[in-house]
Amino acid sequence: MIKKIMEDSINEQIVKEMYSSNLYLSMAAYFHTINLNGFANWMRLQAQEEMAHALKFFDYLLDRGANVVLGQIDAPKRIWDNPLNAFEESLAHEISITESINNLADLSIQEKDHATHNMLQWFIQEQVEEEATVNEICDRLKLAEGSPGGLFILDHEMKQRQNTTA
Ligand code: OFO
Repeated sequence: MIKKIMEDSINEQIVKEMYSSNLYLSMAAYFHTINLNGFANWMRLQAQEEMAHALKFFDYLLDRGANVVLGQIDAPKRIWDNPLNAFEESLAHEISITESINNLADLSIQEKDHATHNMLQWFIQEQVEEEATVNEICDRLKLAEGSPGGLFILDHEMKQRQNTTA
């Protein structure tokens, strides 16, 4: 049986993953409004990936016979200064999510909850990839600064991202 403190903390993480999903969907809408449809595609798929993360925690709680308690999700921002600003906020957000996952891992060790600790290893690895991917996009957006052609090429590349959560 999972301990209440672990159950509560995973329920809080579900809300954070759902917020991530809404944040990236809001960024997708922003990119659509400025006609960068490749970036919009990337963000839309990222939103789906975040919902898949939420569901992974959701299913884990159910598998452990725990209660799923969905809390309130804050409304995300709607507008950013420019594409780099949006991706820099995305990177800052992912860094905060990594910290949150690490805190869960610390708690699982403290509570001697080996099953939860094992489940979290997937998320720890996923966060390494998420930060690296967004960091790379930030770097490439900085290189393209002041170059509409560079931004157009990047947008075209972002359009190639495929759905891997289905
Ligand atoms: Fe769920 O990894 Fe991003 O937020």
